[in-house]
Amino acid sequence: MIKTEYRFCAGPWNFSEGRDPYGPETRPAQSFPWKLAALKKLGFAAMMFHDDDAVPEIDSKSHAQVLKEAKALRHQLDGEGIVAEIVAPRLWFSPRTVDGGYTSNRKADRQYALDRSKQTIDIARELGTHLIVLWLAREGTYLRESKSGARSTELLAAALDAMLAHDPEARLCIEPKPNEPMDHAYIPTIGHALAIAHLTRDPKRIGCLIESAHSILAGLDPADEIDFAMSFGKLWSIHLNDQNGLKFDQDKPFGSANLRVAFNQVRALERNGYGRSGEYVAFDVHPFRTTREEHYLKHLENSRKTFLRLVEKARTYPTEQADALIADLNYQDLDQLVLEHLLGK
Ligand code: XUL
Ligand code: MN
Repeated sequence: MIKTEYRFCAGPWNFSEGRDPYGPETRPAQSFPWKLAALKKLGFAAMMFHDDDAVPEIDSKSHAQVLKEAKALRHQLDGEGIVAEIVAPRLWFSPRTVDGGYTSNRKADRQYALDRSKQTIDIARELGTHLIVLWLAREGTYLRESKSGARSTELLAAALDAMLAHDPEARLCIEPKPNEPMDHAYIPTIGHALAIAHLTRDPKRIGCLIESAHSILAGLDPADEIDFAMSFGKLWSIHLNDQNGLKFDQDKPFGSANLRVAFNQVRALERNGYGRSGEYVAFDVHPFRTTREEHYLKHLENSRKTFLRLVEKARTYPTEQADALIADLNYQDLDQLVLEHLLGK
């Protein structure tokens, strides 16, 4: 069996400062060069970006200025030997996206979302990637009667089509999440993401990004989402993290809440050959609020450590014993075999 050498990625937002809806920052902000150097120190190969991570205060800048700054960022990344994996339009922050971007009930706001998305594709090109991530944060409803699901599906497909037409090399990765900030999101699962691709001009250029916590929030097992997406050759990026039940999106270190669920995600990645076409393993994790400045990198370091330990567990899994138990439908002993394997000697 081919052993994939995994390559890792994180975003500047993963060095967050501890703010939550109930309290302010608990750690000082770090500069972008500090974050870049931190990734390098950790041995990560790539960085993921929102459009305004790449070009801060993006809305106050001309298109030419935005592209100039993106080019400068590319030089900075090249200087550190770090690659840009993806760029995602941040369509949930602006006063112009209070009701969503592509599905907003305001026409001018829908146009803003489209223009910003096309610009994101141009930024990605400058950074040397064609991969665009769409976390459709506010494409949903606060109130069921405020939008029509049929019309919203049409609007989302039209927005995807406009992005595909903008750059024939762009590939769009939909990152589903079922709720938060919305009550209900229109693209809550990988099934929805892959289905909507077929309403567009070029379904081949639409894939997906699975985030463990988002699948769990949808009441699904992320390992099944991985197997499903990879059966279609559609898993182009991943955000590994963890989530303790149906709460706010927790972005805990990988394996932190449920080691067995994490193990099964790693097994699914291994059996489908994730990473062999150049895909990165990204950790969309945040430090705990109590984390002090000197431990700023621990959540990333630990997520990678757990991931690699689980890769070893997947590669040393007692397959023959497991297969015999499966053939006998002896799931009682299969369950214990998995637990013993994870617990070790
Ligand atoms: C939000 C989330 C985002 C996306 C990128 O829950 O996961 O950070 O990964 O926009
Ligand atoms: Mn994510």
